[in-house]
Amino acid sequence: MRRRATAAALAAVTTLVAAGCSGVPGSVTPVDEPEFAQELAVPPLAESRVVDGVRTFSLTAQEGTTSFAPATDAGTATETWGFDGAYLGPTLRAERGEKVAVEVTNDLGETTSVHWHGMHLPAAMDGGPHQAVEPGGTWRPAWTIDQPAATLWYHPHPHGQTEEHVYRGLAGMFILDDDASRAADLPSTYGVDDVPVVVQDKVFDDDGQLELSDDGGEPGTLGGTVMTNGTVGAYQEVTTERVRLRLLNGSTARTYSLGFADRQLDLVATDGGLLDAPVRLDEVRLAPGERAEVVVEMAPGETTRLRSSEADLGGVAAPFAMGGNDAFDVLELRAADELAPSPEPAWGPSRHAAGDALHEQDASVTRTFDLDERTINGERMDMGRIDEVATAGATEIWEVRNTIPMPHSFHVHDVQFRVLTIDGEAPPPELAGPKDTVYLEPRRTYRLLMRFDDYTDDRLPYMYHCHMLLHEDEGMMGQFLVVEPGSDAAPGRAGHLAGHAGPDDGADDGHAAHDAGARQVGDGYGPRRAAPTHDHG
Ligand SMILES: [Cu+2]
Repeated sequence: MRRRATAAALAAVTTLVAAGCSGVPGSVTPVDEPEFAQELAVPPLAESRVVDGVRTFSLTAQEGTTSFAPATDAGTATETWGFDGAYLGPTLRAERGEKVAVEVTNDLGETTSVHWHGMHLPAAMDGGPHQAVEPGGTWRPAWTIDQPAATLWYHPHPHGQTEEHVYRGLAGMFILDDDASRAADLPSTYGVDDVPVVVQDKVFDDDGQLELSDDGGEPGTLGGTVMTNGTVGAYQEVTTERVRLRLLNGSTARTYSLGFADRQLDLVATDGGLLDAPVRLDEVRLAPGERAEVVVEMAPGETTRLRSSEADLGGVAAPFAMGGNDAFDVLELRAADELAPSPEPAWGPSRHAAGDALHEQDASVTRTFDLDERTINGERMDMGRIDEVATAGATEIWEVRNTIPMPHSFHVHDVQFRVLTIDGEAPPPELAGPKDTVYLEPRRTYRLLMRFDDYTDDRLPYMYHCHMLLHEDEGMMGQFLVVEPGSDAAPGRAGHLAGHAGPDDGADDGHAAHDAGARQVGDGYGPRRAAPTHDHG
């Protein structure tokens, strides 16, 4: 894959910002509109086997070639990476309460990792930069699914290389089910009326190979080709009155505003699970890493298109250079002449709802995070430095602020948080559900409520970072530990980590995790605390 070093977008921003933005052009990041003539590729459901009560998956990161026609010439083999295939990966699926394990094999020529985005799990299983998988190596994380039904995803998280690995094609969905989702009146036949839709944008060079710009231009690569599940110009046949789309923004930098020109949609779930009730919206904004489950109503015989309209990026300096002025179709839905009935979207609370609920009055710690150009609280990512230490069982408020007029997003590993307020106001409905990633409009303060239930580790941290992948790779990330009450772990240089810091760091931790993974399959999955009781409401 070539890295392109054009500075056009940045130069345009600089010039126009300097000129007071007079004569602003429509867009310097336009998206091509292909014919919608290819059936949407639906990632297969991953096979699994149950070994000693553990649902065990395997994933192999590998090289391959993919046709992205009509964005590239017919017959062009674009070099891509995928899990168990040439591009993207199968959809993993598991039920709350299940023990799961994954054998992650790296058949690439370089180190990678696999992070379970949105998953509550031990830090050693998280798949961040400390759990590197060397070429030829296999990593065996294992944990218990203990969170609400949700559309999560998995992708590499190697130190400084996340953007390139995801952009080449390494990403897949991880769907969780629970009692509430099983009993819900929601379309739920995978690939038929319950369809994963991974939205990504790409740049191709003259030879049809993937390009990433590395000129430091903001906000990172914005591609002129938008694809769904790797299909350019995709259509999906609809055979039911309603279809549920599990939308994932798997792009490196582009934020979408997804909806339909001719109808509204029902938002049913955000990153971490179902809302209290469906919310009818015109569109839903998704920054890189964010997900939304939406239900769309169709009439027999009609055709409509999921579309991204001009995304409201908040007070960014030059929206025309950040993708904010781009509008384009994403996916065509073609309804059959006869549609099977679908119920109105409806569901009840999970039996775990009371325990899952977060309560602001429980918050005992408030932390602040200021995001600048590439730093958080003035620091760039250092694998040998612990930035924050949280105590298991604690409920915390994180006040997060994007201090510059550029787009950023904020992702916290291990937890699902609730957006309490944005500049003191209640969040809009699409941000009111469980979240693990949130777009940060410039110069607004987001107060996030989260609880660190269990899984303590004095050594291995979780990450928080900007999920715009260039920003993340360039250091916009910090590390936090979750420790037992009374632990003497503190922020600062972590000797046991500092000794490993650098390219080889992950290897050691990766091997440690091998052992931990093997051991924890047998003995109950790592240090856990008794769940705190929450008897509010
Ligand atoms: Cu950022």
